[in-house]
Amino acid sequence: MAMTGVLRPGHVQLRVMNLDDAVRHYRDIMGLTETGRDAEGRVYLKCRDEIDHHSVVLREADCAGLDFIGFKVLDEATLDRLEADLRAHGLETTRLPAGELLETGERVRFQVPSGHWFELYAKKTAVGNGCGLVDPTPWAPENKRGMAPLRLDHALLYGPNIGAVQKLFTEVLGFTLVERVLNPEGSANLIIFLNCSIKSHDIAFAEYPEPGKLHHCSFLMESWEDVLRAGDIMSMNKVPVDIGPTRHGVTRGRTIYAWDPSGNRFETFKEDRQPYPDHAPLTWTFEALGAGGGLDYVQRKLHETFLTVVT
Ligand code: M3P
Ligand code: FE
Repeated sequence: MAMTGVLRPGHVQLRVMNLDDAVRHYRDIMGLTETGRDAEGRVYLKCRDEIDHHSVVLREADCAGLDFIGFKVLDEATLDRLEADLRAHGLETTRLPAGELLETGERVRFQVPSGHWFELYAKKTAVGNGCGLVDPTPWAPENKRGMAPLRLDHALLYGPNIGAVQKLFTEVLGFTLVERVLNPEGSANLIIFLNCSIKSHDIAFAEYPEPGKLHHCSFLMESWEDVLRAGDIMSMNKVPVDIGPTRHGVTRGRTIYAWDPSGNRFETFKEDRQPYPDHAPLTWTFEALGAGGGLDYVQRKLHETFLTVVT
């Protein structure tokens, strides 16, 4: 098997300021399926083509943002190995017991130099996508509701020490740098896009003074047509839109950025690039992030909110 180690982003736990409003947004407007609630009152949801029990966990809190993001690894042996590698790299790790998140095995949690909490896990109950495992259907009608994203795709996180984050992800966790935006001086990376697959990115980080901030969680749509249709649904439901529909020059993703009721930004996204690990990383100058269409290829402008609005 070629794909080993860290497989993909498997879950995000988001802080929301009103749980009912958030459930209405993620379940009823976006169309994720609610798969459970736990004793703490957290709500678990999954996208329609995901196999595992959940990818989004909502926790009611006083401020919006990201509690943690979890990446699934191939198996228990990989989890043990990466835990040891993280410690050898100088990071503190803790194990959360199986079942602390519903239907999820032990998780190895650690804080990365940007202040974000990450976790690795090997087990989560496979509930399926409703299509069956023998003679499967291409999609399950009962799950195609609302915007109907296929999966949680990636997140862009803002925080300090992006150089150290890049080192950790590439040298310890096996990620590849696929694209980057330089700072205005051209002396260091301002934004890095990393994959552990051939996705255009599985995680991205931007240099920012405040630690642990969320720029957006992204949801993969089946088509560009579905991105536009998601825009219709945003408008019908008065979901505040930030940018788009447009194309990012960086990653070439076709996109809308919008906000959930707590102000957490989310993205409806259709990937358009699949970099293999042997492909050279692409570099964008800071000037091109705006005027070169890096952020918005259609309008070629640096929207103010991109660098300033995070939760
Ligand atoms: C994305 C994406 C920039 C582009 C961001 C890209 C920094 O959010 O999912 O492709 O210009
Ligand atoms: Fe994105």
